[in-house]
Amino acid sequence: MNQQQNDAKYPVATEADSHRSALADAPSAHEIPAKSFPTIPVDKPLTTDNRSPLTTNVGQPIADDQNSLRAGERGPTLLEDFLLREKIQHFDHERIPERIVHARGAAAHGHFQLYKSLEEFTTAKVLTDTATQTPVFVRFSTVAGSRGSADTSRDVRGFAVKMYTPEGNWDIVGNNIPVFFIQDAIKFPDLIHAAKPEPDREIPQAATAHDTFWDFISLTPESMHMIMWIMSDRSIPRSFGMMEGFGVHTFRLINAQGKSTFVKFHWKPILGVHSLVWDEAQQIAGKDPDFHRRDMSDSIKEGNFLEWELGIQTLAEEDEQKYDFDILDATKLWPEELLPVRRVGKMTLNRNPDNYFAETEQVAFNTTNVVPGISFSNDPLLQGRNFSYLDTQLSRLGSPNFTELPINRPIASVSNNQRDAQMRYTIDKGRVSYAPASLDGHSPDEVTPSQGGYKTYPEIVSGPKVRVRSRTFDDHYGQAKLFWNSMSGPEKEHIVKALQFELSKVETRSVRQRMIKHLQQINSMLADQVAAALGEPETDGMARGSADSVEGAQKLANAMSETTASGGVQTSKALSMDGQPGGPKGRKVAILVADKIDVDQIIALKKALKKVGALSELVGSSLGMLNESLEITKTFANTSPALFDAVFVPGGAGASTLTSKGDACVFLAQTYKHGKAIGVLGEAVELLTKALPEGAAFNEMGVVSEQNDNRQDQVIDQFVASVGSRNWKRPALEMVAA
Ligand code: HDE
Repeated sequence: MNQQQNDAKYPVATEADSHRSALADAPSAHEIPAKSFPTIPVDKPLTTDNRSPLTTNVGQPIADDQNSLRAGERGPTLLEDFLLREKIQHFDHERIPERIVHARGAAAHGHFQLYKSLEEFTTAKVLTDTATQTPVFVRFSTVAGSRGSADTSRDVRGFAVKMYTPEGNWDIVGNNIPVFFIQDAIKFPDLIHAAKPEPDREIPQAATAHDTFWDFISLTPESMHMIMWIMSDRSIPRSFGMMEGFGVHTFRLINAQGKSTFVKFHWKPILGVHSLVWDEAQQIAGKDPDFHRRDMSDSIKEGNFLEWELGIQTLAEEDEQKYDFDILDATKLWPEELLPVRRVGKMTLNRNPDNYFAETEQVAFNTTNVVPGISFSNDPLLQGRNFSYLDTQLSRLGSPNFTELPINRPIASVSNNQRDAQMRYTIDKGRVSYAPASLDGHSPDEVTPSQGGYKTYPEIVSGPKVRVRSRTFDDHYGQAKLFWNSMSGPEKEHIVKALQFELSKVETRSVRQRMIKHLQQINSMLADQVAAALGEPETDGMARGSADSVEGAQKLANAMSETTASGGVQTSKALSMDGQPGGPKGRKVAILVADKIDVDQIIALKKALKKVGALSELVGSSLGMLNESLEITKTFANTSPALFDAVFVPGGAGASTLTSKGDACVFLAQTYKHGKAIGVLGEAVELLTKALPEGAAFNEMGVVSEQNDNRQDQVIDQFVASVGSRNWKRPALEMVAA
């Protein structure tokens, strides 16, 4: 609020006051009309619209927020200035410790709706009551980077869902990858220490391409399945709304008869699973490090809500040991071909948080937030997590009262004898804070299981206390092979190239060599092509080729390995991103423009894109208005083709101006290289011809070029239909100069 606005609200503070003591002239409480400062606080809202008069944190009205209290105009500042001290003190303590892992995140509100009651399996209201919309808050995150790191680093993504159910909060604190690096929680600090920046120089930030990570991995064979996922494009998602989510561990559902069924939770994105390519991810980290969080909040703002279906895989209690993998081992998934995913409900994210800190930063997920009818398995990783989450919130949020923060508070009522501690918000009434009690009526009554009280599944447990890993956890390569076999040719190429990138950054040769040995266990062609880039000899005399050559790529596509630990399944279609539902919805198109470009074509294209739920932006040499309604919102300097899913260049004289611009050529060339849709009309065909090498595809594989402006409508339709698809096999790729 500026001084003039201030004056209007505070008649006692005049312009001259800004040079004088704020204290001396501050209006006393009784001078303020009772309407703006009620003396009896009947209503104490926690949110502020920042439109009320300026006050301190205890409601003292402030007359001067621009000058500290001084002894004389040029004199020293006085200790008495409680306004200054309060403001600075609050500022000094604005930060709280960031999460040890998953520090970088973004979140949204929404709801979950069940399709059909699952009462056959569980008593949980959220999974049996189809009439209720359960509010949810979902936080997506990367794991290794600190809070200010880039969204697109190669990493597993956190996918943490908090459901505010009538029986208390249920959190599925999952990831976008269905397995994990380790089998036992006791290894977690080591894994994270190895992955985080190396402690001597604190580099690299948010990257696994360094010695300590690969040293640890190369000595931890159980991580090989997860490594295949991390080296695939799954670890560089296109957007949060195009990621799958997984509860990872085996949980239990318990029905009204007390019968338990093992379950795995899945989130299946309606838009399908889609990823960036590594070259794009690296560019985006520089051009727009907030790419994923911006995409989510923009989509929600535009009404393009993010949607997933909740899926469950169930396994009868008596089938626990039916397969050649252990269902308690978090490095193993349940192949969907063996145990199909049943889609049971839909989650929609449709509201952006109002305040990042209050909601996204202060939200506290906890794997022990389960509701009656849902329980745990003995997965040793899950058991360790069940300790960790509650514990970590204490050091992060500072008090056991973090459950009272608005974002963590359940919609179910809370009533118990827990009291006090730092930052207690609830004002508990009466004398009784113990049980059993006879005074004051009584303290809160326990709820019997038949009335809905939480009951732990009475699993029979016996055995010696030992520190051993079950032999049934021993197969470390079988499902890594299943993942490899299930990849399409281009997906295999991307895994090879990711390993080449990561391991070539490892400075210690023995670590690189150890990793090649592990890769040999998964697939010899994979190992050989990685070894080639690391300058290591061929391992078994096979002509290895290179993923860059057509011949080498073909060899990779055909390279299969016999699986184990997969219930006999050799390939699983569900693991590949090839064939996922796709299309233009949720995508973003760049329209390259210059003066005198054909604006009618732009208007027609924008309309067609909007109709299918795709966004578009005009990219030019400078910001400004192209005509009275079309605004250029991006420049060649501040954006990159990596930030878009497709590019279109309209015709007209402006297209010829673009033809003489290197930036426009690079834009098209890079889009071609990354397999994304391209559309050019009229004079813009010349630009495309200049940008692409001889032999490139000009009218196939997602490229539409048409000199004849009369065919505008067909060209636009064809272009829009191919937005969102990738064409990995375009000709002359190796010749593209981008
Ligand atoms: Fe976490 N993890 N984790 N984790 N995790 C945390 O809790 C931990 C694991 C996951 O957006 C921490 O509140 C241990 C697997 C997500 O706020 C901490 C182990 C999976 C998030 C912690 C694991 C996850 C966390 C840090 C090995 C996928 C972010 C801050 C036993 C199923 C939630 C916090 C958010 C956060 C511990 C392994 C998912 C330290 C000990 C496996 C999505 O408590």
